[in-house]
This record gives sequence, C-alpha cells and structure tokens, in this order.
Amino acid sequence: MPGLVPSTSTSHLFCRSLAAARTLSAAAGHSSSSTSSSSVKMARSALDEVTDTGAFDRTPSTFRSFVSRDASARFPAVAGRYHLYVSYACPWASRCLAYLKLKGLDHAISFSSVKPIFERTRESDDHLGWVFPASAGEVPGADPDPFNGAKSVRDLYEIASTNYTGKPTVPVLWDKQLKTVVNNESSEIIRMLNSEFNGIAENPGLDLNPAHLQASIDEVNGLVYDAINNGVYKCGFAKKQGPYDEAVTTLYEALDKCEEILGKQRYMCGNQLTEADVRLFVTLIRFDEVYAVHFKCNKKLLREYPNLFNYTKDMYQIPGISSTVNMEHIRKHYYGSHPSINPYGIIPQGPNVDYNAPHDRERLFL
Ligand SMILES: N[C@@H](CCC(=O)N[C@@H](CS)C(=O)NCC(=O)O)C(=O)O
Repeated sequence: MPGLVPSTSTSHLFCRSLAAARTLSAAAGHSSSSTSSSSVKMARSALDEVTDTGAFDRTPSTFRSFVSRDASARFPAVAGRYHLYVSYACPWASRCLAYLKLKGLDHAISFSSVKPIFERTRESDDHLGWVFPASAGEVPGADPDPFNGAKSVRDLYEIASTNYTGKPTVPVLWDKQLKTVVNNESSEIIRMLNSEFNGIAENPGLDLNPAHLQASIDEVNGLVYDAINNGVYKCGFAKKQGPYDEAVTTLYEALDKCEEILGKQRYMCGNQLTEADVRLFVTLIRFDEVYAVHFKCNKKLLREYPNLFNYTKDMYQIPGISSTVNMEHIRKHYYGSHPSINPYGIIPQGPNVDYNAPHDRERLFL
C-alpha cells in the first residue's frame, strides 16, 4: 500500500500501537499519497481522516447503488440474495441491523459480524481494520465470512473492486449473486430496508420514513448526524484542542436540544417511532459506556439527562433492538482499536448501565 511502511510484526497490541503510530506519521505528511495535492486523498483508516487543523473529517462512502422493489432492476429485492456485513461495535452498521429486526427482514437478508478489535489485514503492509475470525466460536458474536472466504473486510472490497484503495468500512450490503458491494452507506441502506423490501418483510406496514414526517425527520437527522453521531467522533479523533472544544460544544448543545424535545414527546419527531430515533439511539447507547471516556465526551453523562436516558431505555426495550446491541463488542472495539487514544487497550470496568430498567415514557405520552 503506498505510503505505509511494510512490517513483518504480528498483530498483538504493542505492534498495533507501532502500526498506528506509523499510519499517523504517514497521515502527518511522511506519505506521498497523503500529501500529494494532485491525487485524490483516500483515507485508509479513521486516523487518516484528520485535517491539518487537527479536526476529524469523515470521507464519503464509495458504493452507492440501490436495491429496488422492481424485479427487473440490477439489484432487485429478492429474499436470500443479500448479506449484511456488520460490526456489532459500529453505530452505522447497528442502525442497519436495527432495521433488519424492526422490519422483520432478518430471515430474508442474512448478516454476520466481524471481530471487534482491528487487526492487521495483510502481512505485506500495516493497515489495521476489520477482520473475520478464523472459525466460529473464536470470538462470541463474530463469524467467519460465510460466502467469500475473506479474511478481512478489506478483502471484500477488493473482490468488489480490484483497485479499491479507500477505507474498508462496515456496514457492507453485499450481493451474493454478483459478488459485489451494493452499498456501504448506512443512511442509504436503511432507506432501502424501509421501503424496497416490503414484498418479503415480516413487518411491511412499519414505515420509519413516512411522507408526512419527512421534513421533520430530515431536520432532526441534520442536527443529530453532524453534532451527535459524527460529533462524538470529532471529539474523539481531534488532534488539537480547538477542534475538540468546538466539537464538544456543538455536541452538548445538540444533546440539550434533544433533551428538551424529548421532554414534550415520546420520540424525536412526535409520538411515532421514525428513522430519526434509530439514528440517534445508536450513538446514545454507546455514550456512557464508551464515548464519555474514550472520546472525552464527559461534560455530562447520558444518565444525567432524564429524558434522553429514559428514551434510550425505551428504544432498547423495543422488541428486537436489544439483540443489535452487543456491549462486549462495543467496549472491546473502541478501547482496543485506537492505540493512539488508548495505547494500552485497557477497558474501563464501568459503568454497566442497565437499559432494561423501567422507564415511564409509554405512560407519559399516551
Ligand atoms: N458513512 C459510513 C460510515 C461507516 C464507518 O465509518 N464505519 C466504521 C466503523 S464505526 C468503519 O468501518 N471504520 C473502518 C476503519 O476505521 O478502518 C456509513 O454510515 O455507513
């Protein structure tokens, strides 16, 4: 891979630290690929997505095709044809998983999770990323690649596109028939799952994006994506005080706003569950367990916001949702995969919040 120093070291923690340090130094300017102004900048990992000002700047997703209910489409909504590769740790992948459960699509679209902690994806370079376990049972909740024999998510992208040099991210909506990535942008995958698979969904009547709430959903998504979903990453990956301070301020202004909204209604767009709630939930459920410590989002804990905290419990207790939350993977991933933030990979013991505890939201907003 251009710009990264080949290494023969194994993937234990110390080597991961060295590898990340090398990736960081490449991102900081010792790599021809990362500094060339004539070439398109393609991030290999989140650590490459930090600008010269020290702020985190996410790269857009690459595969943007759509599955359609139209049987003659290139990617028709057919049962058994697609597989969703996720990491239980990843909030973006988890929102897709939540849709599989809510729409009753988990029998028509298979899914599997990678291992929680980034590892070397090649012997020949030091890229760190998502890998599959060698066998079932190696890591509870993670499965070997059932269709392509891939060792890593990077392998999958290279099957789909031989010259793919971007960041190999999850989620991946995979077409088993054409052996390619249909789409790797979760905001688009969830829209497809909501509307295109109703012919094979067990819960086709559930519309998480109804026309009459569209404007409100888009408005909430606008606030939540930038300030909260991506905002926590901006806090965590900032490499200078200024961008961190700015991201934290924006994050807590948005959380305060959500707290206020949720004091008046059960969900973010009224008293009906919508896409906006699924998108907010995946960040809130990780907040106190990970983001508060690992990403330095500790100005206030989720547990100190009565409405947001009870709302998170309310969402968690929707049938099917708790199965999409694997706190073991979440904690292992964040604390173990970013050695530049947590060099020794130590996982804090707390706080083990009980999201199954009672809340009063159903009765409050009858
Ligand atoms: N825009 C993408 C973002 C997905 C994304 O950033 N996924 C992260 C995990 S939470 C990932 O796979 N990162 C790989 C890496 O950093 O190497 C989406 O929403 O689907």
